[in-house]
Amino acid sequence: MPFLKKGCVLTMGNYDGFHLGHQTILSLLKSQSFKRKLPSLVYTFDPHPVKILAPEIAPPLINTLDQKIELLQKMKIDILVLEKFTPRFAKTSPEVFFKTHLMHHLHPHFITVGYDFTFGSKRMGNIETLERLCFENQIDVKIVDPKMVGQKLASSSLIRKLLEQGKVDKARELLNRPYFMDGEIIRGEQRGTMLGFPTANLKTKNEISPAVGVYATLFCLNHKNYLSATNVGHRPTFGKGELAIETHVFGLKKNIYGKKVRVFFIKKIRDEKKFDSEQFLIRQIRSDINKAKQILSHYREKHAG
Ligand code: RBF
Ligand code: MG
Repeated sequence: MPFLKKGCVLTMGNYDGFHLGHQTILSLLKSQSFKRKLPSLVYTFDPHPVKILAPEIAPPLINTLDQKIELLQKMKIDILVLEKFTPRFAKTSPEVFFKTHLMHHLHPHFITVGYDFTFGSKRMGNIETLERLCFENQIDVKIVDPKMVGQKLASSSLIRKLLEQGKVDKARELLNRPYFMDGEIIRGEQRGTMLGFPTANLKTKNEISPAVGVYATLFCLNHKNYLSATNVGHRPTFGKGELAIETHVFGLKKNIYGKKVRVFFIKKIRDEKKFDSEQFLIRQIRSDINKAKQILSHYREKHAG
C-alpha cells in the first residue's frame, strides 16, 4: 500500500460487537492518529477466524460484516484492512505476520490492542510477543485494559450470553448502543392483521436473535425511527411455528414488503406465552404496546432520540 509509506497508527482484532472495550481502543487510536498526524488503520479479518478454524464451535456473531464496517465508519477511522482469513493464512507464524503483514505492508508507528489479543498460527503470539516485536522494531505499543461497566466486563462472549438470555438492556450498556438487527421485510401469514396488530416480519443476516419473548423496540425505516413492539418467537397460541422476528410498528399503515429496516432492541417486556384464545392474546398485546410506549419514551428522554 504505497499511500501508507509514511506510516499509520494501527489496531487489530476481530471486533465482534464493537462494544465499549473496542470503542475505548479506537478512541485511543484516533487520539494517537491526531497527535502523530498519521492515518488511523483498523486491521481485521473476514470471515471471523473461528469460522475457518473451528466452525463447529464458532459462536454466532453479534454483527454482520456490513454492520462492522458501518460502525467503524461512524468512528471515522481512516483505513480499514479486511484480511481474507483462509486456512493457509492461519498458518502464518506470529513473527512472519508481524514482519510481513504489519510492518512491511502497513508501516505502523504505533500499535494498540486489547489485553486479551493473540495472533499468529495456533494463537502462539500474545501480548508479550507483541510487546517484544514492537520493542525490537521501535514501534510504540499500548495494551488497553479490560473495560468494566459496573461489575460486568465488556466482552463479546458476555454480550452474546446476555442477548441469548433476553437481557437486551444489559447488553446495551456493554455495547454502548442498543443491539440491532438488519434485514428485509417479508410476507408473513397475515394473521397479525386479522388480530388487529399487523406485524412486519424480518428476514435477517444477523446470527443472534435475542431470547424468545416480547420486546420494546425502535424500528428504523427510511431513516425514521418508529416506536414498536417485537415478538421473537414461535406463536404457540397458533401451533408452534418457525422462529420469527415480527414487529408491530405503532402508527405505520403502509405496506413495507421488501423494505430494508433496522430493529433496535431496547428492553424485554415479557416471555412469549400460549394463550387459550385469540381474545386473551389481543388483550395482552394491547398491554404490551402500552408498556413498550412507556419504556421507549423513558429511553428517548435519556438518549435524546
Ligand atoms: N403470539 C403468541 O402465541 N404468544 C404471545 O405471547 C405473543 N405475543 C406477541 C406480542 C406482540 C407485541 C406481538 C406483535 C405479537 C405477539 N404474538 C404472540 C404473535 C402473534 O401471534 C402474531 O403476531 C400473529 O399470529 C401473526 O403472526
Ligand atoms: Mg406479520
